[in-house]
Amino acid sequence: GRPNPKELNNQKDVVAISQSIMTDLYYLSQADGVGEWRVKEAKDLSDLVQNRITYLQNPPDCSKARKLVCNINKGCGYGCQLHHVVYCFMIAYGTQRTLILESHNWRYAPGGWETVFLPVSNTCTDRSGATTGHWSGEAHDKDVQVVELPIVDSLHPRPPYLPLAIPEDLAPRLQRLHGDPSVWWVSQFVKYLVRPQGWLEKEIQQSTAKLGFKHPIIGVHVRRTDKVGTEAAFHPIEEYMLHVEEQFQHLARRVHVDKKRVYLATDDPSLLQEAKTKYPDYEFISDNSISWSAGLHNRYTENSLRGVILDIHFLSQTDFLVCTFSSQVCRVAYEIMQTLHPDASSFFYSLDDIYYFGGQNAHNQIAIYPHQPRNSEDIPLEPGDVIGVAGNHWDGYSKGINRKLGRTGLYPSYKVKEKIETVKYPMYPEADKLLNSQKK
Ligand SMILES: Nc1nc2c(ncn2[C@@H]2O[C@H](COP(=O)(O)OP(=O)(O)OP(=O)(O)O)[C@@H](O)[C@H]2O)c(=O)[nH]1
Ligand SMILES: [Mg+2]
Repeated sequence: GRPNPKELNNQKDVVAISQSIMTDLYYLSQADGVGEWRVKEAKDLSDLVQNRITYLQNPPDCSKARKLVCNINKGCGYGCQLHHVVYCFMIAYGTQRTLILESHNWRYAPGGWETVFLPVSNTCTDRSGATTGHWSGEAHDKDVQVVELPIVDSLHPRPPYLPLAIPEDLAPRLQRLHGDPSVWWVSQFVKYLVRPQGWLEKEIQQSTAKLGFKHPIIGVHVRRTDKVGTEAAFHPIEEYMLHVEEQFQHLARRVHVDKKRVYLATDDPSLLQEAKTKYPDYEFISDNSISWSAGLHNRYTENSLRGVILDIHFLSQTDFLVCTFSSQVCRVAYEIMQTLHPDASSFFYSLDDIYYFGGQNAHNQIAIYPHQPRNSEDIPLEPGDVIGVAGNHWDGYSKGINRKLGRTGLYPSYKVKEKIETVKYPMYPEADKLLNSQKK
């Protein structure tokens, strides 16, 4: 039924109370120099991983290097293709093979990856080698110099080096620093991959000035066109703006909001005008020509590629993201956002899915409080039970399977915590030694 006025006031109180707690938590996270420690620890961890990747990617003798070949041309969009390369990269790192990225005749840019991003190696981009074979498992491929990796959908056997697992050697530090270490680990590969070419870097700077991109600003990604009705539901702009407004109220508790700015990225070019008309007290920052270029007829062009790279860049630079995580465009933006803050794991609101990585291993949670079903839709929980999470209904409840009981249903989201899987990735002592000697 319809809530009565008293219930509505209670709801407003709950929002205000939770915002007040979140504000306290923010100041607590900064207290007593902890904020500075977090900034330094985040930088140290990122430097460590970026340096290892750089080491792996630049072998002294390319003709003798062990290689993993990955072809970017998976039949999907930019976000999906970038994630495909991330998946290859994670396995390359895990199997200590130099990633060779094949990108000629890329559907977005026939000239390939290097037309927009720096090459993934300065010394070794040639895939040739004494022996070549298709992926058949790390141990089986031991004596094969060049291994070709299929898309994750046809990966067999599956190595342990896949999201959402994180490397064992970094796990304690990551879990202390970051609210979602799995995303942090993914984001390190994205960070290395999307290093822009000079012209793109310049273009990003010019667009920042031209659009008037300034903080505070909230990023909104609205995925429409081919996605709606097939892979995701239609969400009107009002649904996004509800959360934008709530976040601005939250932000205003600790920063001065001179203007409620929204960076709007969308593949629906009519949305910008609609948003401006419906929300005159907001400033919408958006390049409408980018939205035009994102439509299905223009999508696989260099101009559209430039547009989606810029949109993702600006979304990642915002203070908070409101979007649908069913879209890889927003998930990439969220990943890049993690490389810009010590812990930005909570800087988002997804209208649909929880964060995931296509092809990931099972995403499990562990019950920390017991739960007695309150109706036929609920499942029981005992502390320690492993729950395979399917999704968050964002109303206090999640849906998943209690693996002990084999029962699927709803449970209160606060009664579980993430079960973070760790994997023994190889160590890179030579790389770490180089980094330490540079620091001295
Ligand atoms: N510039 C721009 N392009 C977009 C936007 N939304 C979608 N696109 C284009 O549409 C493509 C969508 O394909 P994917 O990147 O795979 O993302 P998705 O379709 O949302 O997600 P999946 O279906 O899960 O792959 C993008 O790569 C862009 O080319 C947007 O907000 N801005
Ligand atoms: Mg798609």
